[in-house]
Amino acid sequence: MKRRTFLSSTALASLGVLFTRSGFASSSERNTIKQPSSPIKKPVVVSTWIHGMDANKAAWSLLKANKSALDAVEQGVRVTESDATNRSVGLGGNPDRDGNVTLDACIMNHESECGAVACLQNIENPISVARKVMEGTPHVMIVGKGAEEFAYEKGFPKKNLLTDEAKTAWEKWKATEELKKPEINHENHDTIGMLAIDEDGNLSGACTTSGWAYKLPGRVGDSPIIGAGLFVDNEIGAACATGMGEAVIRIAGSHTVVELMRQGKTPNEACKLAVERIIAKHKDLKGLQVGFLALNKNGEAGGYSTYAGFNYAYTDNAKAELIDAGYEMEW
Ligand code: SD4
Repeated sequence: MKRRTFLSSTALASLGVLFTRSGFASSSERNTIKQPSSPIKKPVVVSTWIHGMDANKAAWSLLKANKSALDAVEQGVRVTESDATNRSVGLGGNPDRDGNVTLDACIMNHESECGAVACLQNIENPISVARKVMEGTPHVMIVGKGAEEFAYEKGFPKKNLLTDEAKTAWEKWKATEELKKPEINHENHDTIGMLAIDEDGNLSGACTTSGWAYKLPGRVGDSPIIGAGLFVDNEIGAACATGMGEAVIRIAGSHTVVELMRQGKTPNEACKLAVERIIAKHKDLKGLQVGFLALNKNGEAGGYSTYAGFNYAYTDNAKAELIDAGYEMEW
């Protein structure tokens, strides 16, 4: 080895720095994900709640045709966004306190590129606007009127998202319950988060919601926040969150789950540890439903929630099923 090369490599070594597949990383940040005992499973798609079953179908039709995980998660969650009967995502979503439906969404690919929109009105598929932010701008997140204008510039049509059913329910809430703190609607389920690994072994994720029913105008939850509602690291795995966004943001939830997988935890263990951290950081746990879903680079999935009731849709070459996640507390 030439003297100069030797000196620079020993200097780097003394700083505890080495090259990894992704470039520079400190030695303590090395990927410690366990090698699978069986062959890596791919493709696989997972998504939150029962509405994930239909969303997975759309995603799976792309994955099995060798399309990218990115295309799969975008097309998958669009199904839920466009479902007017679903009261927590996209069209038909519950409005804010003043009767306006405001949507949050984000998307992240295997190259750690990401895009997000928040507090977006009058656009049926915010996930596709988030993808345009990722692919067509130097930014990560655009919010409010700016996001709406951006969507029109990109050719998205204007649409009234407040269905008659959602309007009637909001009017009833306004008349009788406005002074009560709105609760996360766990009966009707909420946010859809979707994670996929494609035939090439690349991971992507998407997350989209109308957020906390009857929230304060301008409120944004975890769902469009990279690291909170969604995080993807193609060397390790991906995670997404559902439930009370305020709690998820406080622990940078999805990033935490991915980092725990980096430390060698299984998807289930990582989700459980993140849930335990949320529980440890909150004095009032009443109604604090949060669920995490994770998929690692080996194609293994897992989920866990604070309270019973969280489930997720799982699809691979062998099966398509709804899985009940583990949980800490009964209601
Ligand atoms: C949010 N995690 O905005 C989302 C979903 C939600 O009622 O609150 N649904 O916090």
